[in-house]
Amino acid sequence: MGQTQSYFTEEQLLEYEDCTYFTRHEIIKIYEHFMTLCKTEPGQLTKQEVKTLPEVAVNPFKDRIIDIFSDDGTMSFEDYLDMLSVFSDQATKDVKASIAFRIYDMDGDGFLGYQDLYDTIERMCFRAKEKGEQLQTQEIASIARQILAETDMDSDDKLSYVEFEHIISRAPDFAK
Ligand SMILES: [Ca+2]
Ligand SMILES: [Ca+2]
Repeated sequence: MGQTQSYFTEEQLLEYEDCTYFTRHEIIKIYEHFMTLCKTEPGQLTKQEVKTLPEVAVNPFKDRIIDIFSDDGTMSFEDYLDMLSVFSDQATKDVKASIAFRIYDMDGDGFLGYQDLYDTIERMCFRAKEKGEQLQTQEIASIARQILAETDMDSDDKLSYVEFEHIISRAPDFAK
């Protein structure tokens, strides 16, 4: 009340509040920050700009995150807000799990197959590698097979989202 802002209509703000974990005050702050990040084109972040965002830069899945949250390789304010909301501390476990599943499903077929798991573990290990730990190809393959064997309840050689949720409940690190 009494606060004026000309970026959004009341309708838009209500919708953003509804679809994210942010208050309207936070949304406006995020918008102002977003606009300072758009160096190439006002209102759009290019792929290259997204890659350097602190929220994304060190993430081993950054190309997947960009794929999921940006249309045509650029990120609009709504895409950006959506991404920040999903990765915020307030996001529920279910929201985080569902986005993790989409990130790990690299071929986008709606399941985590052996190759998705292998690539996921390999990327996660890349972080460990920087700490001087390194997994060999065979070890990665064996972990991927083990996860499949233990979690694939209907034996179709791939993990559905429901099966994936069981991993999350056992290994919370998976959804980070
Ligand atoms: Ca897949
Ligand atoms: Ca299965």
